[in-house]
Amino acid sequence: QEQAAEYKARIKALLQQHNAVLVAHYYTDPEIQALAEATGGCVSDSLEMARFGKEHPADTLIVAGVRFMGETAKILSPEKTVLMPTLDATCSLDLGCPAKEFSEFCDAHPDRVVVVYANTSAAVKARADWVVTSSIALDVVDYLDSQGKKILWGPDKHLGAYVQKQTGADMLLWNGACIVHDEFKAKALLELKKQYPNAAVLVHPESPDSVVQLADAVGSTSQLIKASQTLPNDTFIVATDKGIFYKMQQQAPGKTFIEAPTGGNGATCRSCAHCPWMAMNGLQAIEEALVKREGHEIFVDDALRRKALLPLDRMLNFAK
Ligand code: CIZ
Ligand code: SF4
Repeated sequence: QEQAAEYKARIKALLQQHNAVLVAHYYTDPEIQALAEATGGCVSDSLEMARFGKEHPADTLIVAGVRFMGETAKILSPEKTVLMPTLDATCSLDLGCPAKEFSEFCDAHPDRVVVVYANTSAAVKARADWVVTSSIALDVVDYLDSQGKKILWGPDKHLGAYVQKQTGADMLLWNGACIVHDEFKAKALLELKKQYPNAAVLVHPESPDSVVQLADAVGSTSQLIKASQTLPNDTFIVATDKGIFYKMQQQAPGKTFIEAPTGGNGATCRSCAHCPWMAMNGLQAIEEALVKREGHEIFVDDALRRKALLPLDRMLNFAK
């Protein structure tokens, strides 16, 4: 506790000294989110992180999240220094969608508009026509469908299937998944619902369809936080990374939040619903990034950056 307070004080001073701002994702640990708030930074989903980083006047952005979030910040703000607590924080969606293979998949289907989730490398974004986050995926695909477009979607198969079902668009899906959300189990969730008959179930659409079908609200992290405030229930079963409980508790104090089960056969796994890569963003790593810089800085090749900027800008302009 005392040690944590010392880290926080040193990080605050370093942020000021370097004219830096801390941008943290909802899935990072509670103390990291609290630190971002206490130092004038931001806590949000990947879309808002990108926007905040771009618009903030700081010289240096320190991005507590996973690698694609740092890359996106650099693509949008090439003039800024972008640091990450660790460059090893990746994402199973990014790992499961190598640029070369994905590009070949696109080449094989030239009649389709390529829409990729933000959870991808700069190289995959550079091959795409559109980038989307889960908060605007439905709107963008609806729009493209209304224009008569056929879509090639990557990398998350569950989110893709959900968007396909909701919009009725013609979508060809890449076969990727999030290792956190893919683990939520419908059968165990049904059992838990019986124990808490008044609870509302909140589900992120990176979860399997069987789990989405049990939801009272389906949506991105920001949309689920909003649902936890606006729905009349006082108890919520939440199928997304438990880092989100920090914001839910803050925004809806007095309400009870329960992790959706990740184990099979009715067993629950109380520590599973947390992304191992998000968890790498600790206080020590943040301090090290600000002190050393080397080994923590994000670089994106300039030609690649320009290509990846087009579909990212398309998303930001669409979301306005
Ligand atoms: O699962 C993730 O990494 C999410 C939900 C990212 C985001 O869009 O905020
Ligand atoms: Fe990737 Fe899933 Fe972690 Fe999000 S929670 S960064 S989608 S592995």
